[in-house]
Amino acid sequence: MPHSVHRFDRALARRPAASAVDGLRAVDRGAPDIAALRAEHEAYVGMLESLGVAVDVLEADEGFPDSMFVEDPALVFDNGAILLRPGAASRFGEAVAMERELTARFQRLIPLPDRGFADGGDVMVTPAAVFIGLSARTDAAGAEDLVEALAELGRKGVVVTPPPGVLHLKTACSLLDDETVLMTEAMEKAALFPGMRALVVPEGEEPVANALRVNDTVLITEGFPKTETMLRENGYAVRRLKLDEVMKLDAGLSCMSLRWKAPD
Ligand code: CIR
Repeated sequence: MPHSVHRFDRALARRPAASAVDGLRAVDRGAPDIAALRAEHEAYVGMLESLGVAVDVLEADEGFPDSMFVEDPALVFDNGAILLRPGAASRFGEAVAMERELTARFQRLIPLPDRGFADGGDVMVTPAAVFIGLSARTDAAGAEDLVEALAELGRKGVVVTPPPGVLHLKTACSLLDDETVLMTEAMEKAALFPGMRALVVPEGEEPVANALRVNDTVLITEGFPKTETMLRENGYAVRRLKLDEVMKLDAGLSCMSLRWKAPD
């Protein structure tokens, strides 16, 4: 039976810390305004809930400025979770708190061995394969170990090399449905996902490539009208979220939650 990859009824998120002003960013476009960042996060959680997802929102963790991006220290599936090893020094410790949360929610938790590094943002799950992008955060050893952990959960891991300049694999692509991936033109040229159809983001709208399919809806970042029209013309039900502050931290829709479907 094919794996379900965009049906979710549970999610985990974490409130933004005031220390998010010190969050990592490749280009400094100013620190996020914390009140506005919290409002964007609340709207995001509310949107997931409106789509049928019960969201557990963890308290802010001031010790880790980027800890609201819970996607990076773990990978979760309906039948178990994998504890990752975030590749940025300031984020490595996020996995410790995440271990406790996952143990409380999953019967099976597989930790990556003490070797390489891997961030959840570098992982795109499709029905046939789980693609793992090598990046400044995910190295070859971490990716190899992740392939092994995925096999234990019955999933096939495939390691790919995204074009240069991409923070995380999913910064430049995201799943729209079981056979379609929204991606930037550079990503399409790299032809990383055999068997998947590509919908290419119009030039100038690259940041919208980190979309998030949740049940029957595709969530996108507000402010990318050409992509929104393209998605609607291709039959997708689209909802928008304002993410101006989140984007200052090089993050997007997928980064702010871990999502899964509870076993029936
Ligand atoms: C970082 O650089 O780690 C954070 N400022 C942004 C993390 C984005 N996460 C993601 O793409 N999964």
